[in-house]
Amino acid sequence: MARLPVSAEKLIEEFGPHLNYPPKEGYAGRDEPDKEVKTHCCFCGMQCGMKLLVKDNKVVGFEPWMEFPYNQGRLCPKGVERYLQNNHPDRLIHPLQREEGKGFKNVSWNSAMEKTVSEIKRIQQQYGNDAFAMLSGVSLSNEKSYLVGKFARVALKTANLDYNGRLCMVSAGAGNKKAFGLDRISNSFEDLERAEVIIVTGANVSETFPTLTHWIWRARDYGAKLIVVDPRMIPLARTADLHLPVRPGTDSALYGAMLKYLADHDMLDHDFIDNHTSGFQEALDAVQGYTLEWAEQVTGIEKAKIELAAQWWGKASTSFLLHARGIEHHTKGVDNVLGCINLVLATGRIGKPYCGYGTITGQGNGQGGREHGHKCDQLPGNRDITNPEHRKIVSDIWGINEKDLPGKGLTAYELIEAIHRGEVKGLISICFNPIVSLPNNNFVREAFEKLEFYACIDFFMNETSRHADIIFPGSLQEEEEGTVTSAEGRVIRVRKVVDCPGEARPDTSIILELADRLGAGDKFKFETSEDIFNELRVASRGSTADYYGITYKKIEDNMGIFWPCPTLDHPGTKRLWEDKKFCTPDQKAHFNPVKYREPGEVTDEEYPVVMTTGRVVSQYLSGTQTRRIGKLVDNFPEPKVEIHPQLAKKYNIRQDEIIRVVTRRGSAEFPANIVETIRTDTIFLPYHWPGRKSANQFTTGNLDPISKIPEFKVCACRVEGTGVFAGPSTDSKAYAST
Ligand SMILES: Nc1nc2c(c(=O)[nH]1)N[C@H]1C(S)=C(S)[C@@H](COP(=O)(O)OP(=O)(O)OC[C@H]3O[C@@H](n4cnc5c(=O)[nH]c(N)nc54)[C@H](O)[C@@H]3O)O[C@H]1N2
Ligand SMILES: Nc1nc2c(c(=O)[nH]1)N[C@H]1C(S)=C(S)[C@@H](COP(=O)(O)OP(=O)(O)OC[C@H]3O[C@@H](n4cnc5c(=O)[nH]c(N)nc54)[C@H](O)[C@@H]3O)O[C@H]1N2
Ligand code: SF4
Ligand SMILES: [Mo]
Repeated sequence: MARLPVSAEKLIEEFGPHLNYPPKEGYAGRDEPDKEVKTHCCFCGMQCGMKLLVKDNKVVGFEPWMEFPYNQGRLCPKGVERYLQNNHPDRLIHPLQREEGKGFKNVSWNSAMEKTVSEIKRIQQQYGNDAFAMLSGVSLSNEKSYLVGKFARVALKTANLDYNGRLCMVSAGAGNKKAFGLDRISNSFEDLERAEVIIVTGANVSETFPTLTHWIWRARDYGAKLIVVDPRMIPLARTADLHLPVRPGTDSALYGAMLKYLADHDMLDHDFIDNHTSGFQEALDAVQGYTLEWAEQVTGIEKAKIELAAQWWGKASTSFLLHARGIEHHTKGVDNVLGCINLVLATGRIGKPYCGYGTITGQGNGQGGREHGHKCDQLPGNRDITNPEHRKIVSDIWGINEKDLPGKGLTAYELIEAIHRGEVKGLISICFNPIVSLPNNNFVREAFEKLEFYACIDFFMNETSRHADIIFPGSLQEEEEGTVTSAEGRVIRVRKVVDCPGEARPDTSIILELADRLGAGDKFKFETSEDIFNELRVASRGSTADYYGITYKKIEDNMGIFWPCPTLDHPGTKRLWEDKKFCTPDQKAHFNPVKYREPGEVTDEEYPVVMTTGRVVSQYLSGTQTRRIGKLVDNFPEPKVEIHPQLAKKYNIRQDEIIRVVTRRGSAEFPANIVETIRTDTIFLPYHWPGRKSANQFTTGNLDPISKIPEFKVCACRVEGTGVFAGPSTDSKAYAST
């Protein structure tokens, strides 16, 4: 038997009984499935290939899909458990209607639809079209993302549509568009392999994109130097050559000082800067005075380490810079992204083999979902809803008059503020759990209590849908055909593997019926997901996210196609800008000046500690899905506060003691986990839990002025011991469902 890649062997050791690899004849120890279908994980942006096993129209297990080029059979702890959702006892299998004071009752599809449509009409007649809003999410396929964008504008006729990528990808998107005119990672992850220096900043890769670790390890095998920037010594940092433990909220000072160092020591690619970029001098002027000493003071990183990082980066001949939410979830998220891009452009290492830059896309379809028009300012093909030319193109394809196409709406958190002020009265949401995932969630809950009508499409009940008047039972990824676009920009096929259980229905059919009942049926004549994809292809044609040349068949024949792919005979684009023609109007890559600013909330005497928030490996986002999967719950049953021994000592806190975290927005109690891997002035709280366990009861509503992303990564707090110790409350059963 051929030797398996090391991490596959590891996986088998760990998950042997599930993996059943190499397959035993007749699937020993398990009922023989009726079929196995090659598809993808439903969770993060890596979109690992896997095979789902089906028996009697139910998903009963999985097998690795060894040939899929990105993950080559590897899966992470969430991936190996995702198959447990389709059959889950908590699945919503009937439409539900809430009766005040009595909870939810089952209702017929007809009555749920009638109620929803009559409320939409009532609210829009009484308060105007924009008083009814929609929120969407990018776990949805490309087809559903496109459909939601069209539904909101053409059937609901509202400007107020936004999506959960607003909490995720928008700082990177705005930065990428400013610098390159296009919003995608520059190269596929294969190009990591021969990068001499890799910077990973604000990305806890081993926990959040576990299968990507493989490509970084491959680079390490070839001798790459790895630099990790993170306030915590995350698992990846433990194997890195250099760890820069940045004080949360100060990254732009670090990148500014590195840029100045590169210029002062002439580690620049002058030819590239002169011929293929603009704005270098302005960017350099902005960082005058950003000495290593100054940067050490602001970021808390020793200057010798900053210097070493700048030297390694400056001298490398190939490199890759990757970042994720750690630098993007800030009131200067866009600045941080631009600061990173300036380092890439200064050294000219882009558009070449093994030279790449990019954000690591978070959600399953975080890439495709941010291109197809369910952002408040966007039309399909990443077009601009305020641009008359773009509006005309899309209106023509949708068969509507351009003047009937709504304009720019409110962003997700601004929408909640508008609901709170009583300006927006009705809402429909799909694939979003704002009461857990938006910041300052007590305020968010108040807003939901004020809505006159709220409908929700989901396959599980979540904390937000508890406030819904109508819940439509929707579909899992494996219950509809479609495509998604992975973090690499690879458009791939997700397959319908089983039918929805009970009375649940595919998300698409729910939206199509609503469109029909709202009188827009003639604009939504789609029979299949492929029909929707074909309209999306046309709508994106000639745009900066061009899918025109991609077809279902082409994707299947090639195990994915990288966009842009402008014509049917085009092979797709794995590596962008090899011709050095960037997608900006002047075809140059743009430097942008970045001046350091403080975070929206800073520490003071009363709140002297920085709190930052994020993820753990076994839980996913607001936890609606993973808090229902026993093994994942056992792995991390409840949030614990990571705190450094020095800080713990200062407040007389001991391991597993319940500590009180106090912020300007309230306080709550959590067990302490004393670890040496975090800065001494910072605590970390994972955010996958609701209510009194939520991180977002503390976070602020401060937004980046450009991207409007909330500052999830910084708020000020203090911690207090209680003398009580964590006991049996960690029993996983208590968290088995929301
Ligand atoms: N297990 C798991 N995997 C996931 C997800 C999940 O919920 N669970 N979600 C998916 C999604 S949607 C996303 S967006 C991604 C997110 O993936 P990541 O961005 O990797 O995840 P986070 O934990 O939010 O933040 C990453 C790191 O940022 C660090 N950090 C905090 N503040 C700062 C700062 O000011 N500067 C720097 N440089 N670093 C900072 C934190 O210590 C943390 O280690 O993960 C995806 N994958
Ligand atoms: N404090 C703090 N807060 C954060 C973050 C942080 O780092 N710290 N990270 C932010 C980030 S990066 C993100 S992406 C957001 C995510 O925040 P959310 O988008 O609110 O999180 P999800 O858990 O994905 O919630 C989505 C809901 O969609 C449902 N769903 C999933 N797939 C489908 C589907 O195919 N169809 C239908 N109908 N429903 C579906 C799930 O059951 C779930 O109820 O959280 C943000 N909030
Ligand atoms: S790395 Fe992401 S896509 Fe791959 S198995 Fe894990 S959660 Fe799923
Ligand atoms: Mo995200």
